[in-house]
Amino acid sequence: MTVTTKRVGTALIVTLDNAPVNAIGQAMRQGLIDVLTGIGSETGLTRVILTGAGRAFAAGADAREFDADPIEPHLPDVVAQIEACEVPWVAAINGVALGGGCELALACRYRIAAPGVSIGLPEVTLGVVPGAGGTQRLPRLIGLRRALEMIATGKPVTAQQAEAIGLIDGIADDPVAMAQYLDIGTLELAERICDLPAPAPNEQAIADARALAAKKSAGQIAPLRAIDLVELTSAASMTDGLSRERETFLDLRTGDQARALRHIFFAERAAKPPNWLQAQAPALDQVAVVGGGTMGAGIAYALLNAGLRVVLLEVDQEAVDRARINVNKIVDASLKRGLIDQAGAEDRQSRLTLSDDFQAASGAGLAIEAAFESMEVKRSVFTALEQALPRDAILATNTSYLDINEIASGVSDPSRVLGLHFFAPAHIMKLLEIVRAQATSETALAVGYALAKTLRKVPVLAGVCDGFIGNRILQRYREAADTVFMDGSTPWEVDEAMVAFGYAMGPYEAQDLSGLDIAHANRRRQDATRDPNRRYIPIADRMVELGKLGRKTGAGWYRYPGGNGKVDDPIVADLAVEEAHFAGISRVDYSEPEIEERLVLAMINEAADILHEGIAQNARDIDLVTVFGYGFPRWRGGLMHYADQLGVPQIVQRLEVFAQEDPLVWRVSQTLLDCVEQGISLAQYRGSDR
Ligand code: 3H9
Repeated sequence: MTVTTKRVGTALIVTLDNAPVNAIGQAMRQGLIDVLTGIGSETGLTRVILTGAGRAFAAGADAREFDADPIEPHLPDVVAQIEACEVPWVAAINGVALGGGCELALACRYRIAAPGVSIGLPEVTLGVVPGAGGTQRLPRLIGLRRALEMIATGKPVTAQQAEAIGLIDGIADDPVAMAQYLDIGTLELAERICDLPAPAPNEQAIADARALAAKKSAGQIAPLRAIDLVELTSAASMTDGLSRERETFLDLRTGDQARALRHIFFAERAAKPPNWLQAQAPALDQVAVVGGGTMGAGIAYALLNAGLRVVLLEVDQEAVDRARINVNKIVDASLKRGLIDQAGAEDRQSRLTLSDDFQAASGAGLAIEAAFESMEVKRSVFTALEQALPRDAILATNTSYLDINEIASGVSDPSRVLGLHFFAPAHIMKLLEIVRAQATSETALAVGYALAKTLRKVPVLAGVCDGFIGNRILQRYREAADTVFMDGSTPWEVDEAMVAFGYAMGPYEAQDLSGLDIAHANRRRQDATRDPNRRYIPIADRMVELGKLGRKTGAGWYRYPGGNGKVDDPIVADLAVEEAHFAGISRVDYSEPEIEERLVLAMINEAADILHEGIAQNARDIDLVTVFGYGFPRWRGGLMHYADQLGVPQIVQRLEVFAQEDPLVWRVSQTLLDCVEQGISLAQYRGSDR
């Protein structure tokens, strides 16, 4: 039973019960209709109290139903019947009330919430608009501007904020009890939202919301459609508004963007230890972090945020002092942004020890090495860790590219070693690549997954190769960008094309932020193993020779006069003309779609190889890596989901055309050929699962 009822005095308590978060599926909607039908036969009823079992009121419509045709009864009809019911309904919001859950509450005459719960209409984050009256009822209740803020961004409010803006009528530790004792006069006087006057038009609020959507949700349809619907409340009748809302919801629900966003929503939640991983992770209390640079400090702060004790190790006192400054910077920024208060800052600092003596970490169950990217440095750190830490401590490296098998081979028990690859800033970015080396034990992997859970990160299992999943795709992306640049475009044209595709910034601007020297050092490391027959694009090396390392030197692919906004640099554009001339290449003028196609297909082809080699376990994991670590537009569902939208046979066809230009660089991945032969999508492709 997904809806249960209990008569208590003159109240009927209706409980939504569909663990874990009371998603509203067909059975629950039918359950509510049955309750509504049965109300006529109840005598002496003064109120119906709607609440949720467990930790949620209701998390909204069951999004798993969105791929199929809608089935009766529909939520808007349930909501309308609750609103029209002779006996007043009271929402006792015991936990999150999101989407359809919030819409059920808006159908009630009175709303009481427990402290700390969040209430909102996050539908646009799933690529749809509220579809059960939210866009029409909320503006009538709280006004156009506030409703827009919630609906167009999808951002929920807390109970306290909800009370302040009039979205709820009261806060109580036990909302059901308060609803029971509420004076019946109060309830009878409470108006139905559909009877409230239409909100006053507010052109400025609408224009502001559109401008914000264009900036923060560029490329996405749902926020703009939601704004149109809210705008309608001051011009159209409730009935017309509701039917337009329903139409829009149904139209978006099966669209590409909604499918992509649902895919990422469920993929994120499915990112859990694989079934074959049976080992249990021992409880973690203290973690050692080696290296207090930007990455190490960020990792340390992420661990402190999650309540762990941290020993941050450095080579000498001077480095310890620098590490302390780096951590303090993050603490201060968090204080400034209101993410923590003074007591929270002090608590975090009290759990942090900094030292240049590895013995200080003798009680740590896990070490995460984030030292300089050099095999020699890493190996000596691991030797020191092995000597100082307990014999069963797990030893992780945060290396981006280095061979973890080689790092592990210096440790007497290499089964303790794995990669835990964080993304900068480590306390913010949600992705964690868990890299499994040849000897890595299942216990070590279980510790990686447990840590991801503690840190609320999205774990993705990767195998050892140069760059693992994410950086390997990134490297191919940059190579494709440099090739397009050398053969005809400018960095700014390339960046514009990728921003138009949906990235927050293009590859060149992004590289200016991180610094060109890192990739340069990496290319030098790869010199020994690079296929001499593969075309090599020398432009990035020339940039480094010229001292153009990015923002930190005031110039990279762009110039940053005064350290501020970026300016196109004709000298950089000329570099490509020069190099192309030396190489005897006649440059071509690529259009924006051509640039985008080359860069995206290059990534897809590389990712397909990664699948083939078993470096990634499945296409979904690559989607998570690209979205949560590399800024691939979430509303395109991640790289492989997008590839499936394009169609694998079509991709192969285009790659074959590019392969005529350069058969080595554009060699079509075996995974793609296998998919075509078997008539399956990348999502259906199963490589080896271990
Ligand atoms: C909507 O309401 C449309 C209406 O306006 C119109 C209709 C006509 N559906 O996140 P968690 C599952 S659109 C199906 O790990 P938490 C989730 O997959 C909806 N399943 O927990 C997971 O499953 P599993 C608008 C859902 O405590 C489990 O519940 N609503 C849904 O970290 C636990 O989830 C939203 O956009 C759903 N709607 O966070 C809210 N929600 O155990 C979406 C959750 O198999 N949900 N599941 O892995 C959330 O934001 C978070 O889940 C929530 C709980 C904050 C509620």
